Amino acid sequence: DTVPIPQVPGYPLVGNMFDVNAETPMESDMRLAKQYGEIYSLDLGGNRVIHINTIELLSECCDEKRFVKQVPLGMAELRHGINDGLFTARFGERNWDKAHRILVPAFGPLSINGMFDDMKDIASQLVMKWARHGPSHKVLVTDDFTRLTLDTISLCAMDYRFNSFYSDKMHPFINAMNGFLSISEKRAERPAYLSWFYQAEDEKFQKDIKYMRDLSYEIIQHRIENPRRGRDLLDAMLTGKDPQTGESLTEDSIVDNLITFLIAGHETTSGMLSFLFYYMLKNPEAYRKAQQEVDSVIGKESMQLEHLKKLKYIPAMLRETLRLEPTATVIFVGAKNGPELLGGKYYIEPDVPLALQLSAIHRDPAVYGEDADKWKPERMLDEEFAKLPKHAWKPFGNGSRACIGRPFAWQEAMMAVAIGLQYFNFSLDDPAYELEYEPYSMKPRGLYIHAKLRHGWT
Ligand code: MNH
Repeated sequence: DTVPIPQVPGYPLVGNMFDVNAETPMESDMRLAKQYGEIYSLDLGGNRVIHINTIELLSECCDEKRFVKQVPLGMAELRHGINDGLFTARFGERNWDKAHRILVPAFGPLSINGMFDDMKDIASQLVMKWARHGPSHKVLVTDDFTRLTLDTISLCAMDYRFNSFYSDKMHPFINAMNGFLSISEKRAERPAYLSWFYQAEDEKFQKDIKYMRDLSYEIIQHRIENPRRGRDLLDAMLTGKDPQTGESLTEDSIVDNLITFLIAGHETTSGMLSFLFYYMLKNPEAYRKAQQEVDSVIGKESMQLEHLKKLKYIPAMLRETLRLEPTATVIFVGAKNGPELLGGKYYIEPDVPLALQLSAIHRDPAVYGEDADKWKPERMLDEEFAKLPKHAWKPFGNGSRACIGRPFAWQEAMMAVAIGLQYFNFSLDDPAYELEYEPYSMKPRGLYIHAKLRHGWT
């Protein structure tokens, strides 16, 4: 027997448009999950989307024999800019297999370890900036971590320096990217009969896409004229051959993936670091433990790769931060082989996207208990982490379509937190600050801190 999926009541024509926060959908998704429980269905501008909110249902959706990635709504709009690049490719698109096979080795742990020096170069620029500005300066955490992660991915992946730390303004790429991402979301929601009304927005959309593609062509052109000694991701794309077909990537495909790396490779990581600083500074006990760990493992030495492997508390803080604030908040899947019965009772049509709502799923009390909403790194120490049910923690996605940049993000974030704690004492500018979210991105809004060089570094 099937059980009907609760439909959030909406309005004619607009459906559930008013039930969802346009700018911070994750907040309304969490509210609806509390209200409706494990599953509910939304009508977004004529598109039906089913939200999944528990680890039990998610676990079924992680079975790639039954469910595969879907690219609906705003994610589909991204294809106007990056086509069938790794992130936006639909199930079965050939360019995904090809690019995936060519790029997997380049993203492996060994390659990432080889990026240590470049990552440290950029992290040191952050340290210098905070040291120079001194303890009275209000640091807008999100901006400086965006500088860090954008400069790191571009240096490591394509030997290109954005030099964001040398500018008070964010690099124009950031503005183009923010326009591209937010207009994609808006385009997915606007009713078709009003499209003439959005000409200015559409023009900006095309302009932002053109900026990012032109910049990528420039980077590629520069590389072709100046071949590099070592290998990096751009090299892998320019010279790599698909081991299965012997084919190389087309220039368009390389551009699609370069932009994909620039975006996917920095937004989520800078959000994660910003949220970590928020939670750490709100939890003095955890902060103290993390600093003590850095003092005993690294002390006053210059940070090395070997140090990172000995850190245990910082990875627990990162995991716990991604549990509460999964910076890629939703993964979409759909039934692969025709209609499915989910949880033995919910009838799922093949074309309807299932939104695996990570921010709700990660707070499932069935696994994380009644204090699931609390940030407690202790529950993510290696031993506890290993004991979690298989699909309880999914911030990097699932199966073959999981995040290819996970080791990259991890090493980069470990280094940033460790070097920050090594050099500075941090404090919130407003100790009473409570978490708010930035519109159209998964970041804390208006989080200001102070960074004071620790005794002995001057
Ligand atoms: Mn990443 C896919 C989360 C860092 C490049 N990433 C995904 C997915 C999640 C995700 C979730 C799966 C999306 C889906 O199923 O629709 N990624 C993260 C998080 C961080 C992150 C939480 C940091 C924290 N990602 C990075 C970095 C890079 C990167 C860094 C690049 C250097 N991610 C990707 C790419 C994909 C992806 C590329 C698409 C992989 C594929 O489908 O083949």
